Amino acid sequence: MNLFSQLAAEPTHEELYPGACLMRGLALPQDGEFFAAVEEILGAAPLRQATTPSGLPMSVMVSDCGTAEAFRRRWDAHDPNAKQMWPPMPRALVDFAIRCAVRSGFAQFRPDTCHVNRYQAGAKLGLHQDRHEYDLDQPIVSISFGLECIFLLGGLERTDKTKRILLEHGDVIVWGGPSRMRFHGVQPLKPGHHPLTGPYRYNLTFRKVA
Ligand code: MD6
Ligand code: FE
Repeated sequence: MNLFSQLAAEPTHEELYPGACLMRGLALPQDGEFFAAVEEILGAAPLRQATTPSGLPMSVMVSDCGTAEAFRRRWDAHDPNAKQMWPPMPRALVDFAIRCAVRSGFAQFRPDTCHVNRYQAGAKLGLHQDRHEYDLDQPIVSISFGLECIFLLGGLERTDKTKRILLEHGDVIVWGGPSRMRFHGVQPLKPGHHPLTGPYRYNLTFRKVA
């Protein structure tokens, strides 16, 4: 059995820190179905260039889906550029994200949004905290497709030491509880080609925003 079929048969369950759980290969058995759902999201809400909170362009392309409440909370209702509503979250993906949370000890997870990041060679994400959600008792479920990356997971201060974690196609990270506010980021992506996603890495983060 090669590593791929081993993971598909038996995903891992690794505690990175209390409240932060890596499940390698958990999405592999349904990767085709799930990636088709990602393309459905992008068909309805085309990728746009991400910007920093101060308006500077970032190297990742992003899209979103989820509830109207979350949309209104995320975007200023008076912003003329934010008129278009998000498409709904694909059912297969939400159900999977909830199962991922349950496996990680967060049985109460009720996501209302899914944020999509698309990385190409060289794209990266600087160290940050996810702090814009209303209820920080809810965890975040993160699912990776396509090219691998090195994910950095640090502490509660930006300058804390980080763990370097290889995230590959089909890997899932769930974090919450005492790990909810850990700084994290993604190192510049190495070029490559993936049979399902081509020259890209996609990351989905499911959250409860509203
Ligand atoms: C990424 N992810 O993996 C970026 N945030 O592309 C995140 O920023 C992230 O993966 C919170 C929890 C899990 C994540
Ligand atoms: Fe994040």
